[in-house]
Amino acid sequence: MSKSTFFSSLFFFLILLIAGCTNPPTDSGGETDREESQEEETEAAFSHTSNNEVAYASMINVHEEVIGHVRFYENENDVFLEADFKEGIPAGFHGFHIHENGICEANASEGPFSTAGGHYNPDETFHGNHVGDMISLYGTEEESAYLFTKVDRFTPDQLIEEEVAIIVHSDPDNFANIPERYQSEESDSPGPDKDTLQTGDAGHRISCGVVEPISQEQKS
Ligand SMILES: [Cu+2]
Repeated sequence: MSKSTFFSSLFFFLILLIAGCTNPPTDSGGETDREESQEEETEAAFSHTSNNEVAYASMINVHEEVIGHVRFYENENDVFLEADFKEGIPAGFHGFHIHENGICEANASEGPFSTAGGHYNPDETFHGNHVGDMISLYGTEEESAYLFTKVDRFTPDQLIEEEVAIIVHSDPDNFANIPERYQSEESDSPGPDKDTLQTGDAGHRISCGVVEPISQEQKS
């Protein structure tokens, strides 16, 4: 081997060596690791949807047709609520609460689902702070609604024990957020009046469902 051939071979060898060191370790292996850890994260985030369903409510409309479900999931630290309506929720926001009686009578004399009573309110406080007050339900243009949210004012066991119902209202909930610059005709002082402090002015009741425990058969 001539000197120049030797040096050019050495040079070529060094280039290969440097390329080997600077390339990320086996491209495909790195991708797989990343995909696997992403999968694990996704599984962890949604594990409550497959494993820990503890309570549910079948939601009926005023014609007593089932239009959706509300499900409660629990893990060591958190409680989650999932509401899934395939139909029957008009476009826009709707008051969405837990009411004190687990009785959903569509033909009740005082109006559909009036049998469910007032908001679930064991602390006897005002609307916005009721234990049964929840994030609003949003109806899409096609009148479906989907909601997944974390809750911490109640536990599913508590709801089962208290025999309560979930109600969807016709109108948006104002959470009694009425600034002092408004004066109600029904009240002597500015801000929210008695009705608003009890209901959030969310209108009549369009859907109702009793909270029930998930049985072992339903789990498996
Ligand atoms: Cu309500």
